[in-house]
Amino acid sequence: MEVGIVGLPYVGKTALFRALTGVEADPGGAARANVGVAPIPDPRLDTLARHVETKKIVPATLKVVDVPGLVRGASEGGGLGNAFLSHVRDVDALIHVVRCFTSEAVPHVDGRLDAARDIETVELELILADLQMVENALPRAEKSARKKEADSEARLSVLKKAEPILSEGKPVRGLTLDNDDERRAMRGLAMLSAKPVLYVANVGEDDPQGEGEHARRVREHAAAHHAGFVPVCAQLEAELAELEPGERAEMLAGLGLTEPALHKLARAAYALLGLRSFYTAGPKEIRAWTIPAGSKAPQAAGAIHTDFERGFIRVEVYSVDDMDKYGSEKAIRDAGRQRTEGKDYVMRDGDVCHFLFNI
Ligand SMILES: Nc1nc2c(ncn2[C@@H]2O[C@H](COP(=O)(O)OP(=O)(O)O)[C@@H](O)[C@H]2O)c(=O)[nH]1
Ligand SMILES: [Mg+2]
Repeated sequence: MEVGIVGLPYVGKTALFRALTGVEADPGGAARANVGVAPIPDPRLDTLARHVETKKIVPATLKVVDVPGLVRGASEGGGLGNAFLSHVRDVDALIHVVRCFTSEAVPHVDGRLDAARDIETVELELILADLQMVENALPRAEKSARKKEADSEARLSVLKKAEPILSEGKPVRGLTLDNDDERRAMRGLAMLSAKPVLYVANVGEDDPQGEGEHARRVREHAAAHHAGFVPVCAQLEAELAELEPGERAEMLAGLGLTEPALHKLARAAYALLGLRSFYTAGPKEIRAWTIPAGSKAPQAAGAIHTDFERGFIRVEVYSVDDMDKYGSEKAIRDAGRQRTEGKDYVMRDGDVCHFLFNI
Protein backbone atom coordinates (compact mmCIF):
# COMPACT_ATOMS: atom_id res chain seq x y z
CA MET A 1 0.00 0.00 0.00
CA GLU A 2 1.31 3.42 -0.85
CA VAL A 3 0.14 6.99 -0.90
CA GLY A 4 1.07 9.59 -3.53
CA ILE A 5 1.58 13.29 -2.81
CA VAL A 6 0.03 15.27 -5.66
CA GLY A 7 -0.60 18.95 -6.34
CA LEU A 8 0.55 21.80 -8.56
CA PRO A 9 4.24 22.75 -8.69
CA TYR A 10 5.61 24.93 -5.84
CA VAL A 11 2.88 24.08 -3.37
CA GLY A 12 5.22 22.28 -0.95
CA LYS A 13 4.89 18.62 -2.02
CA THR A 14 8.58 17.88 -1.73
CA ALA A 15 8.89 19.89 1.50
CA LEU A 16 6.11 17.78 2.96
CA PHE A 17 7.61 14.56 1.58
CA ARG A 18 10.91 15.41 3.27
CA ALA A 19 9.22 16.20 6.56
CA LEU A 20 7.21 12.96 6.43
CA THR A 21 9.96 10.57 5.41
CA GLY A 22 13.18 12.26 6.48
CA VAL A 23 14.50 11.51 2.99
CA GLU A 24 16.73 14.25 1.65
CA ALA A 25 14.75 14.56 -1.56
CA ASP A 26 16.06 16.64 -4.40
CA PRO A 27 13.71 19.64 -4.61
CA GLY A 28 14.76 20.33 -8.16
CA GLY A 29 14.25 16.71 -9.13
CA ALA A 30 11.00 17.48 -10.86
CA ALA A 31 11.40 14.78 -13.48
CA ARG A 32 11.69 11.91 -11.04
CA ALA A 33 9.32 10.79 -8.33
CA ASN A 34 10.80 10.70 -4.83
CA VAL A 35 9.98 7.54 -2.93
CA GLY A 36 10.32 7.11 0.83
CA VAL A 37 8.93 5.51 3.93
CA ALA A 38 7.08 7.51 6.59
CA PRO A 39 6.85 6.24 10.17
CA ILE A 40 3.34 6.48 11.62
CA PRO A 41 3.61 8.26 14.98
CA ASP A 42 1.49 6.31 17.42
CA PRO A 43 0.76 7.25 21.06
CA ARG A 44 -0.12 3.61 21.78
CA LEU A 45 3.51 2.63 21.27
CA ASP A 46 4.46 5.16 23.95
CA THR A 47 1.80 3.73 26.26
CA LEU A 48 3.17 0.20 25.83
CA ALA A 49 6.74 1.42 26.31
CA ARG A 50 5.78 2.92 29.69
CA HIS A 51 4.92 -0.56 30.99
CA VAL A 52 7.01 -3.06 29.00
CA GLU A 53 10.76 -2.92 29.19
CA THR A 54 12.15 -3.30 25.70
CA LYS A 55 15.21 -2.71 23.51
CA LYS A 56 13.55 -0.88 20.64
CA ILE A 57 10.29 0.56 19.42
CA VAL A 58 9.27 0.00 15.81
CA PRO A 59 6.41 2.08 14.42
CA ALA A 60 4.24 1.11 11.47
CA THR A 61 5.28 2.71 8.20
CA LEU A 62 3.72 3.92 5.02
CA LYS A 63 5.29 4.14 1.58
CA VAL A 64 5.06 7.67 0.21
CA VAL A 65 5.63 8.84 -3.36
CA ASP A 66 6.25 12.52 -4.17
CA VAL A 67 4.66 12.79 -7.62
CA PRO A 68 6.09 15.56 -9.81
CA GLY A 69 4.81 17.07 -13.03
CA LEU A 70 1.13 17.53 -12.45
CA VAL A 71 0.43 20.84 -14.20
CA ARG A 72 -2.48 22.36 -16.04
CA GLY A 73 -2.56 20.55 -19.40
CA ALA A 74 -0.54 17.54 -18.20
CA SER A 75 -3.12 15.08 -19.49
CA GLU A 76 -2.66 16.67 -22.94
CA GLY A 77 1.11 16.26 -22.74
CA GLY A 78 1.94 19.58 -21.00
CA GLY A 79 4.73 19.82 -18.45
CA LEU A 80 6.13 16.34 -18.03
CA GLY A 81 3.13 15.14 -19.95
CA ASN A 82 1.84 11.78 -19.00
CA ALA A 83 4.89 10.84 -16.92
CA PHE A 84 3.00 11.75 -13.75
CA LEU A 85 0.13 9.48 -14.72
CA SER A 86 2.06 6.27 -14.23
CA HIS A 87 3.08 7.36 -10.73
CA VAL A 88 -0.46 8.28 -9.78
CA ARG A 89 -1.80 5.07 -11.29
CA ASP A 90 0.46 2.99 -9.04
CA VAL A 91 -0.52 4.53 -5.71
CA ASP A 92 -3.52 3.48 -3.62
CA ALA A 93 -4.55 6.91 -2.34
CA LEU A 94 -3.70 10.57 -2.81
CA ILE A 95 -2.53 13.32 -0.50
CA HIS A 96 -3.52 16.43 -2.44
CA VAL A 97 -1.41 19.39 -1.28
CA VAL A 98 -2.99 22.79 -1.85
CA ARG A 99 -0.95 25.93 -1.50
CA CYS A 100 -2.32 28.31 1.11
CA PHE A 101 0.92 30.15 2.01
CA THR A 102 2.09 33.35 0.39
CA SER A 103 5.74 33.90 -0.35
CA GLU A 104 7.53 36.60 -2.28
CA ALA A 105 10.33 34.17 -2.97
CA VAL A 106 8.15 31.39 -4.35
CA PRO A 107 5.86 32.52 -7.15
CA HIS A 108 2.53 30.75 -7.67
CA VAL A 109 2.32 28.85 -10.98
CA ASP A 110 -0.96 30.54 -11.84
CA GLY A 111 0.12 33.98 -10.68
CA ARG A 112 -2.13 34.32 -7.67
CA LEU A 113 -3.12 32.24 -4.65
CA ASP A 114 -6.51 30.61 -5.21
CA ALA A 115 -7.02 27.33 -3.38
CA ALA A 116 -10.36 26.46 -4.99
CA ARG A 117 -9.04 27.00 -8.52
CA ASP A 118 -5.90 24.97 -7.77
CA ILE A 119 -7.93 22.03 -6.49
CA GLU A 120 -10.05 22.14 -9.63
CA THR A 121 -6.98 22.31 -11.87
CA VAL A 122 -5.48 19.19 -10.35
CA GLU A 123 -8.75 17.27 -10.21
CA LEU A 124 -9.47 18.14 -13.82
CA GLU A 125 -6.14 16.70 -14.98
CA LEU A 126 -6.94 13.43 -13.21
CA ILE A 127 -10.43 13.41 -14.71
CA LEU A 128 -9.18 14.19 -18.23
CA ALA A 129 -6.56 11.45 -18.00
CA ASP A 130 -9.31 9.01 -16.99
CA LEU A 131 -11.59 10.21 -19.77
CA GLN A 132 -8.88 9.58 -22.37
CA MET A 133 -8.28 6.12 -20.99
CA VAL A 134 -12.00 5.32 -20.94
CA GLU A 135 -12.56 6.59 -24.49
CA ASN A 136 -9.63 4.50 -25.72
CA ALA A 137 -10.79 1.42 -23.86
CA LEU A 138 -14.49 1.55 -24.83
CA PRO A 139 -14.28 0.32 -28.46
CA ARG A 140 -12.06 -2.57 -27.42
CA ALA A 141 -14.34 -3.44 -24.50
CA GLU A 142 -17.36 -3.45 -26.82
CA LYS A 143 -15.61 -5.84 -29.16
CA SER A 144 -14.62 -8.18 -26.30
CA ALA A 145 -18.15 -8.10 -24.92
CA ARG A 146 -19.59 -9.07 -28.32
CA LYS A 147 -17.23 -12.04 -28.34
CA LYS A 148 -18.35 -12.83 -24.78
CA GLU A 149 -14.78 -12.84 -23.48
CA ALA A 150 -14.22 -13.43 -19.75
CA ASP A 151 -15.03 -10.40 -17.52
CA SER A 152 -15.73 -8.25 -20.58
CA GLU A 153 -19.32 -7.51 -19.63
CA ALA A 154 -18.46 -5.99 -16.24
CA ARG A 155 -15.61 -4.00 -17.73
CA LEU A 156 -17.82 -2.58 -20.47
CA SER A 157 -20.52 -1.74 -17.96
CA VAL A 158 -18.07 0.15 -15.72
CA LEU A 159 -16.60 2.06 -18.68
CA LYS A 160 -20.11 3.03 -19.82
CA LYS A 161 -20.98 4.28 -16.34
CA ALA A 162 -17.74 6.22 -16.00
CA GLU A 163 -17.77 8.01 -19.34
CA PRO A 164 -20.71 10.41 -18.83
CA ILE A 165 -19.49 11.33 -15.33
CA LEU A 166 -15.96 12.08 -16.54
CA SER A 167 -17.36 13.97 -19.54
CA GLU A 168 -19.13 16.27 -17.11
CA GLY A 169 -15.78 16.94 -15.46
CA LYS A 170 -16.57 14.93 -12.34
CA PRO A 171 -14.41 12.32 -10.61
CA VAL A 172 -15.53 8.68 -10.60
CA ARG A 173 -14.75 8.38 -6.88
CA GLY A 174 -18.39 7.80 -5.91
CA LEU A 175 -19.37 5.63 -8.89
CA THR A 176 -22.13 3.16 -8.02
CA LEU A 177 -21.11 -0.38 -8.82
CA ASP A 178 -23.65 -3.19 -8.93
CA ASN A 179 -21.71 -6.34 -8.16
CA ASP A 180 -18.32 -7.86 -7.37
CA ASP A 181 -17.47 -8.31 -11.06
CA GLU A 182 -17.90 -4.57 -11.59
CA ARG A 183 -15.89 -3.78 -8.47
CA ARG A 184 -13.10 -5.98 -9.76
CA ALA A 185 -13.27 -4.37 -13.22
CA MET A 186 -13.15 -0.94 -11.56
CA ARG A 187 -10.01 -1.87 -9.61
CA GLY A 188 -8.44 -3.23 -12.79
CA LEU A 189 -8.98 0.08 -14.58
CA ALA A 190 -7.06 1.91 -11.80
CA MET A 191 -8.70 5.23 -12.58
CA LEU A 192 -6.96 8.24 -11.10
CA SER A 193 -10.08 10.12 -10.07
CA ALA A 194 -11.33 7.02 -8.26
CA LYS A 195 -8.55 7.05 -5.69
CA PRO A 196 -9.41 8.14 -2.17
CA VAL A 197 -8.05 11.58 -1.41
CA LEU A 198 -6.96 13.54 1.64
CA TYR A 199 -6.64 17.31 1.28
CA VAL A 200 -3.70 19.06 2.88
CA ALA A 201 -3.72 22.84 3.13
CA ASN A 202 -0.09 23.92 3.20
CA VAL A 203 -0.59 27.02 5.32
CA GLY A 204 1.72 29.91 6.14
CA GLU A 205 3.61 30.23 9.43
CA ASP A 206 1.09 32.91 10.40
CA ASP A 207 -1.82 30.44 10.22
CA PRO A 208 -0.69 27.07 11.66
CA GLN A 209 -4.27 26.06 12.56
CA GLY A 210 -5.55 26.68 9.04
CA GLU A 211 -8.14 29.29 9.94
CA GLY A 212 -7.35 31.69 7.10
CA GLU A 213 -9.43 32.20 3.98
CA HIS A 214 -7.50 29.87 1.69
CA ALA A 215 -7.35 26.97 4.12
CA ARG A 216 -11.07 27.46 4.76
CA ARG A 217 -11.75 26.94 1.05
CA VAL A 218 -9.83 23.68 1.12
CA ARG A 219 -11.65 22.56 4.27
CA GLU A 220 -15.02 23.33 2.67
CA HIS A 221 -14.11 21.47 -0.50
CA ALA A 222 -13.00 18.44 1.49
CA ALA A 223 -16.19 18.46 3.57
CA ALA A 224 -18.40 18.78 0.49
CA HIS A 225 -16.65 15.75 -1.00
CA HIS A 226 -16.59 13.65 2.18
CA ALA A 227 -12.80 13.76 2.12
CA GLY A 228 -10.31 14.27 4.94
CA PHE A 229 -8.60 17.58 5.60
CA VAL A 230 -5.41 18.43 7.49
CA PRO A 231 -3.80 21.88 7.70
CA VAL A 232 -0.02 21.67 7.73
CA CYS A 233 2.73 24.25 7.53
CA ALA A 234 5.42 22.30 5.71
CA GLN A 235 8.05 24.90 6.58
CA LEU A 236 7.25 24.75 10.31
CA GLU A 237 7.03 20.96 10.31
CA ALA A 238 10.49 20.72 8.82
CA GLU A 239 11.80 22.97 11.61
CA LEU A 240 9.89 21.07 14.32
CA ALA A 241 11.25 17.76 13.11
CA GLU A 242 14.79 18.96 13.75
CA LEU A 243 14.22 20.05 17.37
CA GLU A 244 14.86 18.12 20.58
CA PRO A 245 11.61 16.80 22.13
CA GLY A 246 11.64 19.44 24.89
CA GLU A 247 12.16 22.34 22.53
CA ARG A 248 9.58 20.89 20.18
CA ALA A 249 6.93 20.76 22.91
CA GLU A 250 7.70 24.38 23.77
CA MET A 251 7.43 25.55 20.18
CA LEU A 252 4.19 23.58 19.70
CA ALA A 253 2.67 25.12 22.80
CA GLY A 254 3.62 28.55 21.50
CA LEU A 255 1.72 27.79 18.31
CA GLY A 256 -1.31 26.49 20.18
CA LEU A 257 -0.77 22.94 18.89
CA THR A 258 -0.60 19.73 20.93
CA GLU A 259 1.39 17.69 18.42
CA PRO A 260 3.04 18.22 15.05
CA ALA A 261 0.45 18.40 12.26
CA LEU A 262 2.64 15.91 10.46
CA HIS A 263 1.66 13.22 12.97
CA LYS A 264 -2.00 13.85 12.29
CA LEU A 265 -1.33 13.76 8.56
CA ALA A 266 0.55 10.46 8.72
CA ARG A 267 -2.25 8.85 10.73
CA ALA A 268 -4.93 10.27 8.41
CA ALA A 269 -3.12 8.89 5.35
CA TYR A 270 -2.83 5.49 7.05
CA ALA A 271 -6.55 5.48 7.81
CA LEU A 272 -7.36 6.70 4.28
CA LEU A 273 -5.78 3.53 2.97
CA GLY A 274 -8.00 1.49 5.27
CA LEU A 275 -5.02 0.38 7.36
CA ARG A 276 -5.03 -0.52 11.05
CA SER A 277 -2.32 -1.41 13.54
CA PHE A 278 -1.99 -4.21 16.01
CA TYR A 279 0.93 -4.60 18.39
CA THR A 280 3.45 -7.03 19.75
CA ALA A 281 5.25 -6.11 22.96
CA GLY A 282 8.23 -7.95 24.37
CA PRO A 283 11.76 -7.47 25.70
CA LYS A 284 13.27 -7.38 22.20
CA GLU A 285 10.88 -4.89 20.66
CA ILE A 286 7.55 -3.16 20.89
CA ARG A 287 6.15 -3.01 17.43
CA ALA A 288 3.15 -1.84 15.43
CA TRP A 289 2.12 -4.07 12.52
CA THR A 290 -0.06 -3.09 9.61
CA ILE A 291 -3.21 -4.90 8.49
CA PRO A 292 -6.23 -3.92 6.41
CA ALA A 293 -9.27 -2.99 8.53
CA GLY A 294 -11.43 -6.06 9.09
CA SER A 295 -8.56 -8.56 9.00
CA LYS A 296 -8.89 -11.82 10.89
CA ALA A 297 -6.30 -13.20 13.31
CA PRO A 298 -4.48 -15.52 10.86
CA GLN A 299 -4.07 -12.65 8.40
CA ALA A 300 -2.61 -10.53 11.19
CA ALA A 301 -0.17 -13.34 12.02
CA GLY A 302 0.74 -13.33 8.33
CA ALA A 303 1.72 -9.66 8.57
CA ILE A 304 4.54 -10.78 10.87
CA HIS A 305 5.56 -13.83 8.83
CA THR A 306 3.77 -15.72 6.06
CA ASP A 307 4.50 -19.02 7.84
CA PHE A 308 2.63 -17.75 10.90
CA GLU A 309 -0.52 -17.43 8.83
CA ARG A 310 -0.30 -20.99 7.49
CA GLY A 311 0.51 -22.47 10.88
CA PHE A 312 -1.83 -20.29 12.92
CA ILE A 313 -3.30 -22.05 15.96
CA ARG A 314 -4.63 -19.29 18.19
CA VAL A 315 -3.81 -15.86 19.51
CA GLU A 316 -3.67 -14.44 23.01
CA VAL A 317 -4.89 -10.87 23.01
CA TYR A 318 -5.18 -7.92 25.35
CA SER A 319 -5.69 -4.24 24.61
CA VAL A 320 -3.28 -1.34 24.92
CA ASP A 321 -5.84 0.29 27.24
CA ASP A 322 -5.66 -2.73 29.57
CA MET A 323 -1.88 -2.47 29.67
CA ASP A 324 -2.28 1.17 30.66
CA LYS A 325 -4.77 0.20 33.36
CA TYR A 326 -3.12 -2.93 34.84
CA GLY A 327 0.52 -2.19 34.13
CA SER A 328 1.83 -5.65 33.21
CA GLU A 329 0.88 -8.74 31.26
CA LYS A 330 0.71 -10.73 34.48
CA ALA A 331 -1.71 -8.24 36.05
CA ILE A 332 -3.81 -8.32 32.87
CA ARG A 333 -3.97 -12.12 33.04
CA ASP A 334 -4.74 -12.09 36.77
CA ALA A 335 -7.61 -9.70 36.10
CA GLY A 336 -8.91 -12.12 33.46
CA ARG A 337 -8.49 -9.51 30.73
CA GLN A 338 -6.37 -11.60 28.39
CA ARG A 339 -8.44 -13.46 25.81
CA THR A 340 -7.70 -16.48 23.64
CA GLU A 341 -9.09 -16.13 20.14
CA GLY A 342 -9.25 -18.47 17.14
CA LYS A 343 -8.98 -18.22 13.39
CA ASP A 344 -12.28 -16.36 12.90
CA TYR A 345 -11.42 -13.55 15.29
CA VAL A 346 -11.69 -10.13 13.63
CA MET A 347 -8.81 -7.99 14.84
CA ARG A 348 -9.72 -4.90 16.86
CA ASP A 349 -7.97 -1.59 16.95
CA GLY A 350 -5.37 -1.55 19.72
CA ASP A 351 -4.97 -5.32 20.12
CA VAL A 352 -1.69 -6.56 21.56
CA CYS A 353 -0.98 -10.13 20.45
CA HIS A 354 0.93 -13.30 21.17
CA PHE A 355 0.40 -15.71 18.30
CA LEU A 356 0.65 -19.44 18.73
CA PHE A 357 1.49 -21.31 15.61
CA ASN A 358 2.75 -24.61 14.35
CA ILE A 359 5.28 -24.61 11.50
N1 LIG B 1 6.86 30.20 3.23
C1 LIG B 1 6.66 28.90 2.98
N2 LIG B 1 7.35 28.35 1.98
C2 LIG B 1 7.15 27.03 1.72
C3 LIG B 1 6.25 26.24 2.49
N3 LIG B 1 6.26 24.98 1.98
C4 LIG B 1 7.14 25.00 0.94
N4 LIG B 1 7.68 26.24 0.77
C5 LIG B 1 8.68 26.65 -0.21
O1 LIG B 1 8.09 26.59 -1.51
C6 LIG B 1 9.05 26.16 -2.47
C7 LIG B 1 8.47 24.96 -3.23
O2 LIG B 1 8.36 23.89 -2.34
P1 LIG B 1 8.49 22.39 -2.86
O3 LIG B 1 8.26 21.50 -1.70
O4 LIG B 1 9.73 22.19 -3.63
O5 LIG B 1 7.22 22.36 -3.85
P2 LIG B 1 6.75 21.23 -4.89
O6 LIG B 1 7.06 21.77 -6.24
O7 LIG B 1 5.27 21.15 -4.68
O8 LIG B 1 7.46 19.96 -4.56
C8 LIG B 1 10.31 25.80 -1.69
O9 LIG B 1 11.21 26.88 -1.84
C9 LIG B 1 9.84 25.68 -0.25
O10 LIG B 1 10.83 26.03 0.65
C10 LIG B 1 5.54 26.86 3.57
O11 LIG B 1 4.76 26.24 4.30
N5 LIG B 1 5.79 28.20 3.77
MG1 LIG C 1 8.70 18.82 -5.77
